Amino acid sequence: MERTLVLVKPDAMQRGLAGEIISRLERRGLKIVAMKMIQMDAALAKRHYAIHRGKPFFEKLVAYITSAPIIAAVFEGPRAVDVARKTMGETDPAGAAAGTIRGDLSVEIGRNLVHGSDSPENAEEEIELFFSPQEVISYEREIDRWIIES
Ligand code: IDP
Ligand code: MG
Repeated sequence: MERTLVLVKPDAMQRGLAGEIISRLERRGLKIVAMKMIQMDAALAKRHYAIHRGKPFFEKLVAYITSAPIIAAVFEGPRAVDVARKTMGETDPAGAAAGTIRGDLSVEIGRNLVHGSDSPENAEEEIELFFSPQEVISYEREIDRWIIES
């Protein structure tokens, strides 16, 4: 089963959209296996977004993601990386489809509410940045057989 890191970004927290965003991913059928509220510091932000170092938006991105508390979570399910990103919509909300989190609730790329890992490999690395192994909890849900065809 695949896992992905989700961040409810500072703008979502400030706008009171954390419940809405988590709810959409949860209702999709993904299972929460870890969750915490933190305020990222610059060191964590720069590690998490290391791939974007040197890009014109990097400094603003670090300022944005560290500007207020966030919720970090791990969601699990079949193809969780893709499923979560499709539920979130395109990076730039102007192009994100209606019905997606970004397409319904945001308008600008620098305030796009939510992060989702972009590959299973990156997900594993990102999860390790935010959670210790003990904080990610494997458990069964009775309802899973109605969501996942075994
Ligand atoms: P993703 O979040 O959809 O994976 P990435 O390309 O990995 O998108 O970019 C990471 C984050 O950096 C975006 O979610 C967005 O917050 C920010 N970002 C990306 N491109 C731009 C830009 O051109 N201007 C401002 N912020 C950007
Ligand atoms: Mg990305």
